[in-house]
Amino acid sequence: MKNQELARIFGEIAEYLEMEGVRFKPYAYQKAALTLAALQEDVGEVYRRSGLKGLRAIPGVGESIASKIEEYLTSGKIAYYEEFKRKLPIDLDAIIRVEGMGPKKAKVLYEKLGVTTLEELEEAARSHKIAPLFGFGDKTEENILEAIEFLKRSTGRFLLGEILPIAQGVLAKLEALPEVTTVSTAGSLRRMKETIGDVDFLAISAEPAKVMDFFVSLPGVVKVWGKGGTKASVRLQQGLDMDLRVIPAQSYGAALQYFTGSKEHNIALRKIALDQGLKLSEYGLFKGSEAVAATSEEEVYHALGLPYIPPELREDRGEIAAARAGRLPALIGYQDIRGDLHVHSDWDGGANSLAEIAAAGQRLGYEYIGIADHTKFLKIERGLDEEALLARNLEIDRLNRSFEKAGLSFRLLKGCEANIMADGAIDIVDEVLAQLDFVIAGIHSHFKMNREQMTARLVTAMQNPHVDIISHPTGRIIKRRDEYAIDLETILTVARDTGTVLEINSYPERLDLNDLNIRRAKEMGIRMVISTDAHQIDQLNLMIYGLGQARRGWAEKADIINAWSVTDLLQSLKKPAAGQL
Ligand code: DGT
Ligand code: CA
Ligand code: CA
Repeated sequence: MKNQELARIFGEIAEYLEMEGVRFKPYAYQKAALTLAALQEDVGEVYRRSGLKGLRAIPGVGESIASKIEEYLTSGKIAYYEEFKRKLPIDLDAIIRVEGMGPKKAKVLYEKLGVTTLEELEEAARSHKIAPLFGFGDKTEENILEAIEFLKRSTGRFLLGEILPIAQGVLAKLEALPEVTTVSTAGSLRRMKETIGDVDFLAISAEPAKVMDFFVSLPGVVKVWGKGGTKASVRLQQGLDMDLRVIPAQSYGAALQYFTGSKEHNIALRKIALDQGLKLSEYGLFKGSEAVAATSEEEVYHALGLPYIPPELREDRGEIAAARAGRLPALIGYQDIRGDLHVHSDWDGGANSLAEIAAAGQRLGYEYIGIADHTKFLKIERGLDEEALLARNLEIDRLNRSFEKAGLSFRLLKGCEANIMADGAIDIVDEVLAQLDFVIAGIHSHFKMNREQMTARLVTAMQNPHVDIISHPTGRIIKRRDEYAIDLETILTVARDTGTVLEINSYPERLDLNDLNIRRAKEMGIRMVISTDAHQIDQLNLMIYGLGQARRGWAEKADIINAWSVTDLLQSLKKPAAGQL
């Protein structure tokens, strides 16, 4: 699949265009990059089937981008992109990963100081060559060094969202091999951890040698670390390592349990086995030399006197004690979601129309989709003002009437993702907020306030009787930016006391709340919503990442409002008193 490669190239073109100060065009390339990254079908396949016309039919892909995709598919290159790379030979990918370093700043540093790599950027900052430049200053230089330190601490691991699609692709290929009887992922990926060190696969096969040969010659393998009779380890071009082990059928369950980890969970489990005079290893649960349980994971847990523990819980965070006491949570299931409450439409510059979003929601079997367009303060995202929100509401009403006429049990909900201003106020007047089904509020500016101010700002927003949900409540971006300086304990307390719902954002690099925050929120009785924050319909599929974290946070259906019917959901939201409208 060339989708990811093309998405990366278009993303870079957008950055080059921004460097040049071109208006609007970067946005078009950015949008195309997003679409391609999320596109389910191989773009090469689309082209083979329906040519240029097929490419143009992809949302967000116009004439000029379609012809660039064609150029890449037929020649392996895009001249427009090669020209940029020649003119500005900067390792942009690395440099703009430094929080606060945009393409424009990168260009200035290249032109003034010849900075092309991350190392040169660090060197320039350390030797104080950046501060004197126009538009930079001491504070910026300091921030650059801080951000580089942050990056260094978080390298070596990959986002689950980058890896899961790749791993699922490999899994499907292994499953399709006639020599493979059973195959599963294991390790941190199976536990849905937000970042992944390497991918682990286990398989049962009567002909392991053939499976090994197949695995090391998968497309995208750039290095074979090792290849034995039943174990192989490879590196993919993305820099990611994958291990495959072939296991005898009679000990598959014990091996799956062992290689799923976590290591800490396994250690705790082994201790329980020892206390019962048993020995647990990757080969089985043994009493002396007799295997008591080994073929399935369920068997292993049951033989230890425990119910089955879902992989997402296996972190030695109290799950074994809970299992023993019969108090494991009934985790929210991957099929339990009934709607998505954070979707952007083309009203605010998202890729899809309300009708397209509704159709996609119905295909997913949802009962509702909440449209949460940006509001007016956010100009770059074409945020809606009061008048535009009301006009959009009329269109939603019209669509909902047509669904009702057609006998469909699906509806769009009228919402917005409003901005929490520096003082905690919302950028839309109350009279209009009152006409929405739900209001999400989030921080999209002034990220660098101090802890006290930032906390007070969020508290004020939560106390607003119109604000139902706080979006991305911690503001972190994994591997890129720390959380806002906030006192999360205060935020949680006020969320509970005001009945404000907190968002679990499913974007793989966001995932705020994280697993531990979710667990804490659940314990305090705070309700949460799992949202995709989709700007185009393919991103509705990101839900799985938020769900994974919710499960890691011990969340049950009762904790997650979009696992509820639309009636219960709407019933649960704040009801501003007449005087507050
Ligand atoms: P990762 O790859 O860093 O994201 O994390 P994991 O959990 O996938 O770790 P990995 O790939 O090193 O090993 C896979 C599983 O194998 C791990 O979760 C538990 C098991 N395992 C590996 N090494 C050990 C060990 O030394 N002791 C125990 N008890 N289990 C181990
Ligand atoms: Ca692993
Ligand atoms: Ca491994």
